[in-house]
Amino acid sequence: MSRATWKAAWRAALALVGAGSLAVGAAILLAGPAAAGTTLGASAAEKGRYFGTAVAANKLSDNTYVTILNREFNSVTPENEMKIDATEPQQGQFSYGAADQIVNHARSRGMSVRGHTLAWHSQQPGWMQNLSGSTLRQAMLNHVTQVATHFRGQVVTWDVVNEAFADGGSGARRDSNLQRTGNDWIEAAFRAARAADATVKLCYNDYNTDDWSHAKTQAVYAMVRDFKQRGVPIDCVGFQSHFNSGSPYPGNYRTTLSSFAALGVDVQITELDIEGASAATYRSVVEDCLAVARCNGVTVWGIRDSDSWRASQTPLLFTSGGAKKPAYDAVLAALNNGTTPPTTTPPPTTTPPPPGPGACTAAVSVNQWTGGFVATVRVTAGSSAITSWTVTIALPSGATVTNAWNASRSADTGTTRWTNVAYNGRVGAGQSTEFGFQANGTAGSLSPTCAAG
Ligand code: 9MR
Repeated sequence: MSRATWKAAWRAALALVGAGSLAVGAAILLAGPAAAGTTLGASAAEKGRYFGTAVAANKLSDNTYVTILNREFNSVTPENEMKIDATEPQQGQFSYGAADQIVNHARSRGMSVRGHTLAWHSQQPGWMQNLSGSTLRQAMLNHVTQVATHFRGQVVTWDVVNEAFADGGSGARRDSNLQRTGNDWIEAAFRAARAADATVKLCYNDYNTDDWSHAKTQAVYAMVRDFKQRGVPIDCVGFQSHFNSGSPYPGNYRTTLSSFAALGVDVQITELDIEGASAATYRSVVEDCLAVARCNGVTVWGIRDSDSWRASQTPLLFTSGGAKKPAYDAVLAALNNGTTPPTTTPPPTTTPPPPGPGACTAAVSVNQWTGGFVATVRVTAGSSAITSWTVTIALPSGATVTNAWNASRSADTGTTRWTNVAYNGRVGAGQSTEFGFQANGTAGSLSPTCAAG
């Protein structure tokens, strides 16, 4: 929607409120006018989400590649560089060069990093392929511990375990040397990752889990439900979403995302590519994510078609020459027009919500690098819904905000007050919303306070 159209919608909403049609008016007001972003990352950030891509370290010297990466994306997943064969090529000898290169490239530009992957039946180094039983279990746990410790504070999410379920209708675990160490190997990996990094988001990641009616999807769902019930540390589920003629985008994809989210985990689309790159299908995938409050973001599995593991299917958003494809325009439009109705927010009422006194809290996580940092602030409403919020953060001297998303600020330095924008002031009881900012300097320890309207 253009800015002029938004203005018209805003005026219409105000008129409706005036006329007493509050139920309709409130719905429009909640969506609010949002500025249209011009890149995938900026537009996703306006919706409180990220838009990421898989990155290969050996392409960071390719000008076209890096230009698109830096312009469009605000999240990065190393395509192969954090896998077991890359990070522990000899047992006990860790090698982080290529992964660190990607992490530094991303973080120095304010992009967040998804770590992929700590435990997997595939791309194991030779020494690990030859192990079994308790020796393998110990080696796997040591690997999880070492790698999660190395990247602590640098990656925001880990795919702790990748692809542990079998294809087809069995709903069984995939047979592998790791599975043969005992059915509890997955939860053991999650517990080791949590012990190594207390705050990183821990994901289970898989493919062909997009169709809600598939046995594999239901099997993963049952595992996540069980983990949540027993307190196994799991924060999110990654849906790889490699769509093609044999494994098409399912009409019930949104149901899958929202059903997992209802278990109390975040959901993320982690390796999206679509054979033929249908603009309509790309658009639907993004709209499905925007419709689910706990869908944090979308990662495409490569930048240009020529970067894809399935290049002949031309499944990505940019041509091999680096031009935007129709699918790119569709994704950007979906991000700009999408609304984010939190699935758990109460429906609009016929009377305006009371102006307070509701309470809120704010928590901050910081990604610091030499000379700058990104702070992500989570605002959580207390036992009542809130309709506006202001977070106060005292920045240490030398720290200067350079850009921000999802909040407006009173100042760039010193004591900064951050106020909600039109679309995220209302937070349901116990629910959260996030804003963030990038700054030069050193964050130190930030102590945000929150006041609700
Ligand atoms: O894109 C990756 C490709 O470069 C590797 O050769 C391949 C090796 O297993 O892994 C690809 O990435 C996979 C990802 O790690 C897990 N899900 C499936 C992806 C595509 O195969």
